[in-house]
Amino acid sequence: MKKILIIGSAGQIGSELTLELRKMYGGDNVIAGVRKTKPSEKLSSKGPCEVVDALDVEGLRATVKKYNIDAIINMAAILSATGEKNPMLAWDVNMNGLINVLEIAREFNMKQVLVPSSIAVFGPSTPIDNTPQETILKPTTIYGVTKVSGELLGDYYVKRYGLDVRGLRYPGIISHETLPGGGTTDYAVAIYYEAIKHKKYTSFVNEDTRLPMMYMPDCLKATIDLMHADYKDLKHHSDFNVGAMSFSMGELAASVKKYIPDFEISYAPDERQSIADSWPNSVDDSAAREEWGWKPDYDLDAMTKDMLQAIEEKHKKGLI
Ligand code: AKB
Repeated sequence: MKKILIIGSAGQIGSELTLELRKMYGGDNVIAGVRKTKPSEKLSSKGPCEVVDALDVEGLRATVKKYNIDAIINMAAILSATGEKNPMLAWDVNMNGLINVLEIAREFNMKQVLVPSSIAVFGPSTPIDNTPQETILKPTTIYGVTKVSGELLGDYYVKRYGLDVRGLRYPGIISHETLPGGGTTDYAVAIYYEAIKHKKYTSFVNEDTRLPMMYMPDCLKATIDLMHADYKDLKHHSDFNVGAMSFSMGELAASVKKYIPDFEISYAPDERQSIADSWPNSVDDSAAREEWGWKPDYDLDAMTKDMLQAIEEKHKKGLI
């Protein structure tokens, strides 16, 4: 890969992945694709930024030609909670956007396409603990439906056209650089901001809600390691389970309390509770470990320490 286009560069994962890949490939070789969001100074000062909407094929084609793109990472997606509010929008962005990207990749003979999937591919009938790689995929959210379809579509392009499509089933991703938007797992980020700002947080999922989660440095490592894995070692393509940690909301609150003893937690579950209840507690990621050497670095307390320090810094500078 020489020239990478990241669609959705202003998002939670896209913003940090763009900067990380620019360190490896050089600023000019990683093009930040943003749709409406004004790119941050960090993003626009270190390499090219273009307005790219995966639903606009002509615009996408023009950017691919302009920069001679040979790999696309498609981070643009409508997540679970927003998807339930607007299922047609979720279908449009997640499916029509994806097929446009895959078709452009085929047209330009790209070296690789990376398309994220999610634990949202699982549903209430999936085994809940240590969820296997190969298992029942019957999600009950539109986001999950598009992610299962996206995985199948990715694998179809691998088999039918020989296009190198790769993807991971991200758990909830926790970070302090860019806020997540419209997901169910957003509580695991919001708690840290509220702990620093107000020393209390009202959770929209109950105390016992347990989900697979991952800290951003591990998310970047997983994504980049999968991108760089040798194609011949891959038995799977678009659907790798990747685990890192699994904790309940109560355990997350207890971890925050270790560092901020007067932190208070309360619970007011809303419509996102049923989405969280349909997802697994933890995943079996042995395929990722065997096929491309996946191994996470962070556990809950190491992440909490890091998150609180970083958000405290922002707070002191008046940035939040
Ligand atoms: C969401 O909560 O919708 C996302 C996801 C798990 O894919 N963070």
